[in-house]
Amino acid sequence: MKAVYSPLHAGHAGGVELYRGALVPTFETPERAEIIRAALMSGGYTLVAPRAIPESRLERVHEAEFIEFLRSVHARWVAQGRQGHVLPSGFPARGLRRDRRPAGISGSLGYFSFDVSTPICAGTWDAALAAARCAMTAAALVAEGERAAYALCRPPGHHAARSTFGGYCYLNNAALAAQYLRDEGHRRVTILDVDYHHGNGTQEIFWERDDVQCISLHGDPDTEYPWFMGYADERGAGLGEGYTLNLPLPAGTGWEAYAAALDEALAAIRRYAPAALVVSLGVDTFAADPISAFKLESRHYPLMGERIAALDLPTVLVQEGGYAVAEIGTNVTGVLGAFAD
Ligand code: Q9C
Ligand code: ZN
Repeated sequence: MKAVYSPLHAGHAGGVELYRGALVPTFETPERAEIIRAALMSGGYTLVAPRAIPESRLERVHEAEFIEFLRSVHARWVAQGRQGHVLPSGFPARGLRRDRRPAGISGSLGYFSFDVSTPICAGTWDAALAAARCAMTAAALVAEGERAAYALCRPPGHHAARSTFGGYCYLNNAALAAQYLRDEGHRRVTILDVDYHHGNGTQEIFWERDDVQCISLHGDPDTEYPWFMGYADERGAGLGEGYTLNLPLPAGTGWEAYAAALDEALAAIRRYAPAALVVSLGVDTFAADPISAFKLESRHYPLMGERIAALDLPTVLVQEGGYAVAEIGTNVTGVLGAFAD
């Protein structure tokens, strides 16, 4: 099985996030991708570079103005002589105007983002673009006939919406992969999101569409990030009504309850009968994850992979979260093993 990887991820580094009242180094680190890469190499996967897919393809999912902002904001920040990290500090919450984008940099940052865990560093744009290309390249490989392909995306993507970044995510890699498959002629595509956190960006992007089914298993947003989306009553709207399925699960969820919810998700996928599958593969469901509260063990990831692989669909697996760095390679390749040639 081919795994798509770019070294450009490493330029997205050194940022801080506001976590429980303190500015701390981000949990989302370059080391994560390098440990996964090492596990892929020793597991016999074929590492390939992303193709130079035109940047215009990003506009199939994201607003042009948002893309341009992400591309240029770090340089703008530096040109203004600002010190420190590029992070937003205020947002257009209820009661404030959200119909216009402030011209200045701080107002624009708040307008285009939704949290204080997603810093923009000197290399963030190049890394995010490379990650998007990894995902679309994996989609291209599957469109060309591979049974499955893995995109080692860093930064991750599923929290990024059409015009909003957050949750360590800038461009929605999984959404770009799904849209790529649609554009290559796959009539219906499902995105199955098994990251610990709800894939709010993916949900927003496809909310009113019936050609991409979005299913997410995640920690209950009543207590877990991203807090303001991911509840079971969110089912899509308009044409998309019934094509979004959220399965929030309580803190402490172990394999037995997780597998039951996964089976419910898989049954919904079988009913939809898509032509291809995109998996938003976060392994922050792992018991030792430092920011999450599920209780999956390393031995459960191959079981997860087997169940998903049993759908027997052309599958693009896209890396999302997972912050227990020591075990991240084992857990990711645990899932991928079920798809290996
Ligand atoms: N108390 C991904 O896994 N901070 N993003 C949460 C929780 C942000 C996670 C703080 C977590 C984002 C791709
Ligand atoms: Zn996550």
